[in-house]
Amino acid sequence: MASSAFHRLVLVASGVCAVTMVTGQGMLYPRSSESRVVNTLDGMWSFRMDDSPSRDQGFTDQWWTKPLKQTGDVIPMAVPSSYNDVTADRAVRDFVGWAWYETDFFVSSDWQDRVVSLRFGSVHYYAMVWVNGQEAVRHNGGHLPFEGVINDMVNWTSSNRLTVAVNNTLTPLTLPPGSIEWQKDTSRYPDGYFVQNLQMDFFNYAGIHRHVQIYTKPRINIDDIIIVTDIQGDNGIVNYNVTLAGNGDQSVSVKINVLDADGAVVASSSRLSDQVVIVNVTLWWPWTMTTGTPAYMYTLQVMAGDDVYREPFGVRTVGVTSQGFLINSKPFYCHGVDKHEDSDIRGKGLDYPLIARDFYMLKWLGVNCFRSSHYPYAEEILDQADRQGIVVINECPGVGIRENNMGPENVAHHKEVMWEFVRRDKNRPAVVMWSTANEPRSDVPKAELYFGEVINYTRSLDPSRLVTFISNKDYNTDRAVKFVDVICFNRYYGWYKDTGHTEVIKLQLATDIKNWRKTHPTKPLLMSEYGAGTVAGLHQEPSYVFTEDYQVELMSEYHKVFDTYRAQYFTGELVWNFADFITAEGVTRVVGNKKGVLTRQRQPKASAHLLRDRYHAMFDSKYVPSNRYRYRYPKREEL
Ligand code: BDP
Repeated sequence: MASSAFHRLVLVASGVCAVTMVTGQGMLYPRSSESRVVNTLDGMWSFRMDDSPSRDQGFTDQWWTKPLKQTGDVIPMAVPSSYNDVTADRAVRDFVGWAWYETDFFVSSDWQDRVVSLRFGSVHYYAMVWVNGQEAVRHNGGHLPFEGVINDMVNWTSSNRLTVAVNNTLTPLTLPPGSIEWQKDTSRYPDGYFVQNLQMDFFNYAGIHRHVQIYTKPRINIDDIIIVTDIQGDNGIVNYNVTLAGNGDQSVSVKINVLDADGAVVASSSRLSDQVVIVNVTLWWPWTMTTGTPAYMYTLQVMAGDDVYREPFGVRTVGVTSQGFLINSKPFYCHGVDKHEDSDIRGKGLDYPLIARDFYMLKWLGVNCFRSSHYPYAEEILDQADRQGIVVINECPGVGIRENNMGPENVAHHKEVMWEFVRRDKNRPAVVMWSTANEPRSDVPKAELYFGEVINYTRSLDPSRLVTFISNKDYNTDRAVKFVDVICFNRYYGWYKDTGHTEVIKLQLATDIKNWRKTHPTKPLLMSEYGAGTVAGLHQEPSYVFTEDYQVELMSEYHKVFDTYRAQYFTGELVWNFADFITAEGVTRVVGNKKGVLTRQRQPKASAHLLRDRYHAMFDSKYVPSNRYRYRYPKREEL
């Protein structure tokens, strides 16, 4: 009984929803313009979980065909948010299976001659969407947008019912992968008992995580825009390609303008695909670089037929040498953090005050780069990275890939996800590198085939950026780093190994760096994770693991080694983590992972001051360090 129920759960999860992306379709962010209206459906929706034993009652009874409250009790649920921490009910927090959402909306009857689309910024993990009982769209994957055209389903003169079913089950075929474990021993577990096993160190928040928007565009419309920039002397070269939808063979009038930050036209064309030149260009630079104007953004204003769309972009180039990253042909040292989309109550739900606070604190820390560990972040977060000049290593949800997750179906899905990811973020100046995975089993033979394919595919999608994955394997066991542009490696010396012994960090890390270099002399190195669990407020002298003192001491030891190699081929450091975050329950996690330099409420621990002194001194020679902590950041000439 238990195993057939398992079969059904997974079938419902992966069978019904195993749909592929709609290829060739753009996914531009919904922006209002003279020709487009954008309405949000965010707010309080009705919600219920399908807690039937096999989780498929909603499908058997076709809950989408009637108002959700007629199927059973519903509760109010905030959209966007994760549903897990909104109530005080463990059954909601830890639910695995299909959760059902519903809301009502109107469309204006003026929209009948337009294309009306319903767009979801992200629903975790599988989503099925019905409008008035008719299926509008499905999506497989938890962190990227999807949309469907709903003209044929809506009532133009009365209210419309929108039903969304969300399944958070992680299987060996999802990204991130996971598995369902059934307990069959009925002397120890009730009949039908199962748990969701995770292969990642963060809570599997679920629900409608980002905006739900209805937007309109003309029948003949701008479907996609690709912008790739280059620099020639003082000029910016803008290569662009605009794809139209709905025009068939019909030719439409086209006007393209490049607008500067004040809205003045600085270049133009009347072709859908062209190269235009911005004379005396203002380049996009990360904010901490002393050269140039940080984060200068232009706009590509596209007018095609009756449609108008404005796509922001920056002019910059990305490169790599054996010594490190280049932005606009100048060396860029990445001093940053790894992050999570994580907060109390709303989970991974989009939240503007939180985004604003995070960027404020990134700048307070002197961060010039973050990694979107371990999945694509909200478009509204990346907008801030573009506009505030913080470089992003854009990571896909390939976290925790084991050998049994490296089959042909996994590769195919991984490539789909990379396609959707590149499609979404291809015009963002802040994004310099794609990370295809975090800590996979890159030491097994299968990894060579798997990552060869995924990394080369990603590079073929976007040759203008770098591609990597994050390794926690050794220089002599990793079989996939040979495909990357920058070797990114995670290490926990003095934490998971030699716990409490900060005195060995310097030697071990230096040996590690030298070994990587010896085996891969043409690839620069970036430390993509290091850190120590720290309960805010705990102090002890001499330091002890989990105290703030230990975190400061441990990080200081790493910094000494970074500074030795920084002037050479060591191109960046990311501390794990920007802030504390919640994980699955476990005896090594004290109400979540406490390796943040900030608390989950985004308040500094002692290590945040250490990092702030270090990072600010790196780009501002006039910065006066607080010197509250032992290790003084050396001046460049002392290196
Ligand atoms: C690394 C993982 C990260 C974990 C971290 C840790 O990449 O997701 O949270 O370790 O253990 O292995 O804190």
